[in-house]
Amino acid sequence: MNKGTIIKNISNQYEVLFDNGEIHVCVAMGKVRLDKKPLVGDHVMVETFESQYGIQKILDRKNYLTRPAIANVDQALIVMSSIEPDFSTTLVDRLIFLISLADIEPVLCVTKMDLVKENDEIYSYIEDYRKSGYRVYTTGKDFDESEIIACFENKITVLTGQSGAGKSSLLNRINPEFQLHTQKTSKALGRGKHTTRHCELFAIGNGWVADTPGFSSLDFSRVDLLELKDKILDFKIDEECRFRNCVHLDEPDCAIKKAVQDGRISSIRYQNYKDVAMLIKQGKRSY
Ligand SMILES: Nc1nc2c(ncn2[C@@H]2O[C@H](COP(=O)(O)OP(=O)(O)OP(=O)(O)O)[C@@H](O)[C@H]2O)c(=O)[nH]1
Ligand SMILES: [Mg+2]
Ligand SMILES: [Zn+2]
Repeated sequence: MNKGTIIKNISNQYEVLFDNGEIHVCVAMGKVRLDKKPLVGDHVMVETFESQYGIQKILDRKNYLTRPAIANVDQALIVMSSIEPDFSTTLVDRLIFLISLADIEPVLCVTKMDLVKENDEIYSYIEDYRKSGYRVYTTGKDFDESEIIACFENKITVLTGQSGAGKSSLLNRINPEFQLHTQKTSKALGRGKHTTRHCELFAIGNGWVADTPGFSSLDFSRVDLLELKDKILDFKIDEECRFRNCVHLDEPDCAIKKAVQDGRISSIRYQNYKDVAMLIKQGKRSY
């Protein structure tokens, strides 16, 4: 048996990079399919018979995301355009929440910075995220990409963000040989279609980066507020709420609400947290 990592998945065919450097197209054997569907990023054991490659076993996952479907992720780069489509803290924060809940580090990457003016409000949003402790990169046409490239070193990174944000374009700028398909944002959004259709890992330096399709919905129906509140960097303060299981909504003597009022916690993040709490209460999907 050979050990390898799934780097691409197109309709139940899996491209696997073997530890010896070879790449082969594999299928999932029956018992694997019954157990759980293989994901890009999965470490797998593959058996060869009559020049067919069969995935026999999926090794334990460190973590996984369902949207995009990918396993063993070290960090998620939330790609959000400054304009076209407009920057949305609602969307960024919902992604930060879901990614953090999956025990993956969220990192923000703001694209199309070549299209904004010097005093654009995007700069205050960027500052807000940095102040909260989130890493933020900025990029645009003809920008220096070296810091972003360095952040991919020795990691599996997944790019996520709405259609038209510039995920594929960013990877193409870093390595033109990828030749990823991109499309005018108005077209991508207007037709309700995604330019990128599947999830694939690309080698950048010593790291792997997954381009993914933009998503059309985010599911909060199974999120537990008690878990979520502990994952939000803004909420890590020294003061304690009166109740240990305070979810910072209507409880008395809530240290978080007080810190929001004092301006020590981002009111943007708190509002987005409250909105998500409401969605969960209503059992709704969002976005
Ligand atoms: N000016 C400018 N345009 C950009 C930038 N990044 C992307 N674009 C344009 O935005 C459009 C959408 O970019 P894509 O890379 O296809 O977006 P995507 O996030 O991969 O979209 P999906 O695959 O549908 O999820 C294209 O027309 C790009 O040329 C940027 O930094 N500056
Ligand atoms: Mg794309
Ligand atoms: Zn509280």
